[in-house]
Amino acid sequence: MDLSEECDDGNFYDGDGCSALSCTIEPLYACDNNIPNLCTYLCGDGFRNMTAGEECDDRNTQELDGCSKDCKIESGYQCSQGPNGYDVCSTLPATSRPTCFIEKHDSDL
Ligand SMILES: [Ca+2]
Ligand SMILES: [Ca+2]
Repeated sequence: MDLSEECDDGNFYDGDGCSALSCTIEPLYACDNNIPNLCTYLCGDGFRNMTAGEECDDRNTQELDGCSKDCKIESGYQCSQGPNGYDVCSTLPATSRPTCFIEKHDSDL
């Protein structure tokens, strides 16, 4: 591991927390300081790590429950921290969903 590398997990695979080409920590991962680094997937641990790019964390990696497997809030849902610490997602009321009209209007400005 040289100084230009954020991480070095000793292999050349993407998608395991440390990207192969650039040796940078991939989104939603955190790597420890061992050599080689051990990188762990943060999404699904129930803690919303916003610096790792998580918009939500509902303590699972299931799709279509409001918080996707890569910890992004799914369309039509809202998520907030529930009583047990992890995010709980619910469908948005129909009236508060963004509309095509609003999106178009914003981009026209
Ligand atoms: Ca997390
Ligand atoms: Ca989920």
